[in-house]
Amino acid sequence: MRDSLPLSRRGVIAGSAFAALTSGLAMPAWARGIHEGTLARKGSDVLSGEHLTMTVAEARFRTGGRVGPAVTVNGTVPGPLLRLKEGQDLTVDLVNNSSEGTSIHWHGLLVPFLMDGVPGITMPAVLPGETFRYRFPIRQAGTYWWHAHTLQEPMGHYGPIVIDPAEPDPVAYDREYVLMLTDWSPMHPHEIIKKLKVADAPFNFNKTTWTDDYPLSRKERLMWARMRMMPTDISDVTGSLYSYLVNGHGPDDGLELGFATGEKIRLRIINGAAMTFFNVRIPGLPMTVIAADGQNVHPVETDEFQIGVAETYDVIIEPDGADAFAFVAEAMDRSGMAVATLVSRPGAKAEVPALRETPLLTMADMGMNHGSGGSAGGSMAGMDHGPAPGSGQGGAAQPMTMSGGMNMRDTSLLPPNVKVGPGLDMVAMNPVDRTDYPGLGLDNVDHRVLTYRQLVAAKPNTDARSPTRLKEIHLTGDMERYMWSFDGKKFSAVSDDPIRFAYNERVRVKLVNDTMMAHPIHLHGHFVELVNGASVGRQPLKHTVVVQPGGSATFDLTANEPGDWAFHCHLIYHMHTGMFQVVTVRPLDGGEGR
Ligand SMILES: [Cu+2]
Repeated sequence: MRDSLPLSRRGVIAGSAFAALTSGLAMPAWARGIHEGTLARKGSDVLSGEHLTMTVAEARFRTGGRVGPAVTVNGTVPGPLLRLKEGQDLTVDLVNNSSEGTSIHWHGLLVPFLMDGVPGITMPAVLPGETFRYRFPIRQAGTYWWHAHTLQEPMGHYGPIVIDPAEPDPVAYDREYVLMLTDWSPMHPHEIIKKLKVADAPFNFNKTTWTDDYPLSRKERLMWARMRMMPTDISDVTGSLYSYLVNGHGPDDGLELGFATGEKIRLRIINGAAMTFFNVRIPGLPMTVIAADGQNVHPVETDEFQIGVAETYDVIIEPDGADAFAFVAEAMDRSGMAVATLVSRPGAKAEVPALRETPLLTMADMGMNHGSGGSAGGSMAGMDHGPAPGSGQGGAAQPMTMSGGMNMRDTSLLPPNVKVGPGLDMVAMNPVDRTDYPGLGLDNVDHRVLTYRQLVAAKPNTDARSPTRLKEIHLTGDMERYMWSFDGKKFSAVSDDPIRFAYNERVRVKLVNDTMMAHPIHLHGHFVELVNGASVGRQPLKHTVVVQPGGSATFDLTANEPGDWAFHCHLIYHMHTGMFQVVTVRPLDGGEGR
């Protein structure tokens, strides 16, 4: 192994919380692993230095009128903000005072794979009462985050990471804020999964009915009904269950962020949600995007952007001309929002815009995009919909064929390695590159919106070689059965054949989305270069790539981090129900060849 750090497990009992636990002395309530009663504190404390202790415990969380079970790290939701320095070494003792196995994954960090924190792939889960010691060098700078790679994540087991660069920061600013956006539900994740599996869109209360006032013609309604789908079926879990949080604070908490007029402020925005994409805007203020997924990009001024689950964006703002501005993170399906207020004096109020109308899925989201990518969605009114053969019973397993030669499940379009069976309810007919699409509902707003096409790496990339092979991977699913997969194969740790890359191989990976949902695809341990029209040396580096519905996205990868790496959809219930695979980079010693 190139970075050979000892994998210490048990026996390493240096953490102060563990010492307190064994001695039975007074200790904070959160360290005692109490399941009920202890209310999680909102917001992160800051941890810095070379040796940190992070203690996982169970608690309750309350926001708005909702209260329910939560998981805290060091007593808070989100857990601590790790403020680190590029070039330092880091040791973290993870103490598990909760009643379930746990882990920490360092999202976006380049670490030796045994330090990557994925139970079942790179380490066993850290059991209740155990301590696990992570040790690795910090090889990069930027905005990242950490989270459990278990179902504790959506309950609050996450927090931000900010790494200050070794060299002077190329971006000047007077003040900064870390804004971690999350979705919290009073319902336990196990319960949510059960409901998703047995009911059809249980959390969509925007279901279309014949009497609603969505702008759909009778023909369009018939077509959606025949496909047993809804054009409002945007998010699996919505504001009917979720409270949307900024740094643990719900919209009613009145979170204030101070500014002085004339200041340049850096916002480090992290989407740490389980299932929610957010539309981020500050009405009245432009934002200049300076980093994506922790990596600097050429500055792009915009008015709004959609941030996929697990992505980060850093922006610069210069508040001026008012006492207060609303920072708005609206859930993509418009079922709720997270809000904070930028204030020049305590208590200053900014008008919070109303939730906009729920956007509707279009033909482009079904992969029927005959033009360029982007906003070529349009209406279905012009199509001739005859009786559909699949409209009897069986639904999802039947081909969803419409007259006029439109087949929603034409499996002849798939490469042979994609498994055809239940679990695959749609095949994108014409999956064009959609990196010019700003995200659902943002293609027809009357201000500027960021797209992937605008991202250009600030620094030239190090590997200018052309890829020597193309690997195509299909994102597949069955909405109704709630099965998600790569290439039609649901992940199972026992039988699966990993995706294999040779050490230092330069490969181009094309992700084709055969579903009607956007999937944020995350590769551990590496940055990928998004193929977005930028010159090869300037393709933006990403750790998470959103693949728009019915479309494709492509990245170039230099597989130069040996090990076994998780590769998955970052919507937690998609990952949990099968959209997951292992990427293995061999040989482990980093020698050339296979
Ligand atoms: Cu997904």
